[in-house]
Parts: sequence; structure tokens; C-alpha cells
Amino acid sequence: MDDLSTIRSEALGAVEQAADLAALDAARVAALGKKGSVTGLMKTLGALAPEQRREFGARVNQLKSEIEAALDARKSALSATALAAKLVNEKVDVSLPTRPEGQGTLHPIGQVMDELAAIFGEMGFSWAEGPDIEDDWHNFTALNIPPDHPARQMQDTFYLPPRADGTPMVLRTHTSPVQARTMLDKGVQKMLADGGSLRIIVPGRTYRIDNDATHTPMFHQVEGLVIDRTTHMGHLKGCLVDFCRAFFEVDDLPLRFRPSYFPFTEPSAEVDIGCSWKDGELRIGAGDSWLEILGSGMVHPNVIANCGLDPAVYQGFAFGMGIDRIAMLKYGINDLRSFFDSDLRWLRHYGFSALEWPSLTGGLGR
Ligand code: 2NL
Repeated sequence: MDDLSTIRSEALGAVEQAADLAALDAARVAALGKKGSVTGLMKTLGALAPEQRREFGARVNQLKSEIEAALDARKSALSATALAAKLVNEKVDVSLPTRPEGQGTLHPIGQVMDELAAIFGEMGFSWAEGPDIEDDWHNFTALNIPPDHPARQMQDTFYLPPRADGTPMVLRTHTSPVQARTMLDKGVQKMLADGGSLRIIVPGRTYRIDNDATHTPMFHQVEGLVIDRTTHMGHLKGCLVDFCRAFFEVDDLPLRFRPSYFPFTEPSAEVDIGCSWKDGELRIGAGDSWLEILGSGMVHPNVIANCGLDPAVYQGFAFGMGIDRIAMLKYGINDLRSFFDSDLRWLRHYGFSALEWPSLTGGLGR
């Protein structure tokens, strides 16, 4: 009997004094665990006479219930205290100002692509894209580029392992294969046959084996293409004059069209914009110098035919320019390679707000 009351007061005392949940669990194990004091009493029951066993067993069971109730009560009390302490210590003042979040910026190349979309979109052009990995036919053959053309040489073009059927594969050296794929599209051909006109710009990544201060192995190009039955060189001139004046935001920007040569256009013209140099700094606008910024021409009849259209019926113009280069000129960036360094300080300085979408009416540049 004495044994029972000692065990009772020890067990209940340990429960009452448990200062945290770990101590409470230790008290539980000491009384009710496998080797606990109450469990020990249970084990003695078997040796007692039936009469005694019933009487003593009832008292042990009652003690067990009493300890369990004490454990529960103490657990609730400890949890309530812990919660109260948490509420005091982890109080949040919702009236405090928020911490400033770092704002990302748009890369100047993405910004210039958005500006191109705004300007050419206004002129009725759609945006077209295609694969960076091309087959040799779409990248070269369709575009009337002869087998001995320097662009085809191993030192200029990234050649990839051929397809299973032997098709030679390349990283596209220009975005023109996308125009070829668009002209070959059956839906586009139907639209043209129905008297419509095709007007697309194709911005994207292009690749050439070249790496120095003014060339990177990956660079960005935008090409444009217009195809219908009547578009002529005058439209080419008007389109490019309007584009250059809008892009560089100089209303009277002079343009100079110089005869040139590209395998995919005939006739071909390179386009210069007026500029001047003062104290080593470039100013775009009427001046005493010229700056070459794009290539253009009337689409070669061979290209029209290669792309599944009748050159006796369809004609049009095309142009191409380097996005990195026009971005450098417009935003005063002097090192091409800085575009691809992923230097956060550079991006913070030269980047653009994602919330200021360029438009002809709302403003194009900074
Ligand atoms: C340049 C010159 C040019 C084209 C690209 C083109 C595409 C097709 C048909 C005909 Cl599908 N032409 N593209 C035409 C003239 C010039 O790019 O200096 N680019 C950086």
C-alpha cells in the first residue's frame, strides 16, 4: 500500500513539475512506460490471490487513470503557456511599411525587340519565330546561297551532327530560314492566292563562329519580309525610312541607300543613317557622316520559287539587321560583349522597366 502512495506522489509530482513537453514525456515514461513504476505494479498483480488481485488491480488502474489525466492537464497547460509566449514574442506589426523588393529590369535586347514589335506592328507586320537548329536546306539552299559561299564554310557556321536520314544540320546563321518556312506554309500560300499580303518580322538568336570585340558566337538579328503581287522598291524605301526615324526617334533622320549584294535579294541595298561625331561621341541625325545599319533588297526570284511560290506572280522585299548593334547605337552601349556577361550592376544601369511597354504613342525609348 505504502508502495502505491509513494509511486502516486512521485509520479504526480513529476508531472506537476515538468517545465516543458520533453520533461512531461520523461515523467510519462517514468510512470507508464515499459519499465515505469505503475507498469511495475501491474506486473506484480499475477502473483496475488484472486481476491487481492481484484482489489489491488482496481486501485492500480485508478492510479493509472489519475496519472493520465494529470499528464493531459499538464500538457494543455504547457501548450497554452508555449502559445502565449509565442504570441508575445512573434507579434507582427501589420502597420509597418513593407520591406523594399528588388526590382528586376528588362535586358536592352528584349527592350529593343519590344520596340521593333511596336513599330512594325503599327505597319501591319506580324511576329514570326522558328527553330535555332536548322537543316542546311532552310538555312542556305532555299535562300539561294551557293555551296561555295563563305557563310557555308566550316569556320563560319556551327555544324551539328546530321539527322538520322543524313540531313546536314546547323545552328541558324541568320533568321531567314523562318521566312522561308513561312512562305512554304500552306495556309500562307492560300492567303496569298486569295489576294492577301505577307508581312512578317523575325527577331531571334543567330550563330556564327566569330568571337572578338565586335562579334559574339551568338547574336541577335531581326529580318523583315513582305510578299504580295505589287510591292516594289519604293515600298522598301518608305518602310525602312519610317522604321529608322521611329526607332532612333529623329524625325528628319536622313537615310542613304547604297547598291550592294546578297545572294537572296536582287537588287540589294545597304542602308546608312546620318550621324556626326563630336568629342569622340556619336550623335544620330543629320550630320557629316554615315553609319551602316541594315541590309535589304527585293526578294530574289530563285528564293520565291524555292519557297513554293511563282516568281512570275509574287514579289516583295526583305531586310535584315543586327539587334545588338542597333541597341548599342540607340542606348550608348560601347561593348557588345557586356550584353552577355549577366553582370547585375550592368543590368541595373542599362536595363528597362518591365512596366513601361514601348509604343509609338506612349514613347519608345527611355
Ligand atoms: C544584313 C542583311 C538581309 C535579307 C536579309 C532575306 C530573307 C529572305 C529572302 C530575302 Cl527569306 N532576303 N533577308 C535580305 C537582305 C538583307 O540582311 O546585313 N543582316 C544583318
